Amino acid sequence: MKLERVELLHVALPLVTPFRTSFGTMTSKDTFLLRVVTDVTEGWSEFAADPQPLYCSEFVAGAEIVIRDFLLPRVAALPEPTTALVAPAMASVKGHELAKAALETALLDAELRAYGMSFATFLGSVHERVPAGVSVGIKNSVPELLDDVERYLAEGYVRIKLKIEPGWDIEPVRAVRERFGDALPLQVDANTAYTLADAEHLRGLDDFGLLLIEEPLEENNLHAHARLQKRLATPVCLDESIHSARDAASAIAMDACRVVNVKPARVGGYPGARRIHDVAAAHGVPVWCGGMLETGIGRAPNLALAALPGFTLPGDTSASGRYFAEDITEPFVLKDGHLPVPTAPGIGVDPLPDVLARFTTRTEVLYTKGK
Ligand code: NPG
Repeated sequence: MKLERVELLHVALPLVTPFRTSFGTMTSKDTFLLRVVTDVTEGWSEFAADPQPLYCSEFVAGAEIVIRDFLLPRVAALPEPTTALVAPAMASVKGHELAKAALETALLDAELRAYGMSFATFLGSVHERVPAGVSVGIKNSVPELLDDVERYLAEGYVRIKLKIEPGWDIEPVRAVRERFGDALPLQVDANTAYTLADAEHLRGLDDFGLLLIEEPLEENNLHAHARLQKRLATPVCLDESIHSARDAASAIAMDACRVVNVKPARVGGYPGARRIHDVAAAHGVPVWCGGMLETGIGRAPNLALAALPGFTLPGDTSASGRYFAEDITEPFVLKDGHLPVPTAPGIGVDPLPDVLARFTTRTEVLYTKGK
């Protein structure tokens, strides 16, 4: 497989409703897709982060530079940009896991399409469909929140995640429990909004039988999360703090978390995500697949990952309609609370050319062979 061309397509898709978290409010998904062309086939991926570095340090404009100026020259120098060679070639560039994941995923898609192999087969997935959870943003009022949760449950979602922040935590959780009962699989996500000084307050969440509390404290502070876990019955789950299998191993060894949210982009790609799954499974720690409001291009391979045996909790693998009135691939539709794992070669989906053209705001050629 020879690399011939790499294109970057900026896309902007309006969200069906604003999505508010402790770090900001999103009204559209603005990112870029990568299209790699080889002598055999092509491959696609989606950069997972946003235009502003508020969830993580990476952001759209920065990733474009990193891919064009630092990652692609290393990958293009390889005799063949196969998955086994791509990650080692990029390793000398520090950090930038989300940018690396975007490039590696597009190349892996091209490679697997050339073999006629799906992501699910490549990763070792064991399920044909995966249960879908939904992430519910911070609302202006509790009645508004209850209406949203009711609607998602009526659509079939099997697990609810509530975004929380100081001032929006115990009361919304109590209200959801009172209205929908103790059997509802319920979890919360703070996106780093608290400090250890809030430990006593967060202990109030222990009354509600939550599946987990996600990333309550500062990113990368495993020590503080371990101290918090000592004081909480609710399992701590880490997201932002886990960038590699080594981080997962450290966090588990320190009891800084009892559950791991695996986002392939955050950990540098799908093979890295698989390694975290393996480390967690070896310790009996459940994992689940997170989401970053991906279009169908990013969602498809996440569904393959979520079908690995250690993904024992429902993920943020929602249907396309949760975020978009129109997706750039055939939409993923919820059926009995589940989404199908794509079986076609590579990521298993393609952009719909006319829809993609409508949502594309700018195209750049990042690499052309021989130039
Ligand atoms: O369903 O795709 C989804 C989104 C789930 O809540 C979700 N994502 O902190 O995990 C998160 C959050 C997020 C949103 C992260 C946007 C980054 C950007």
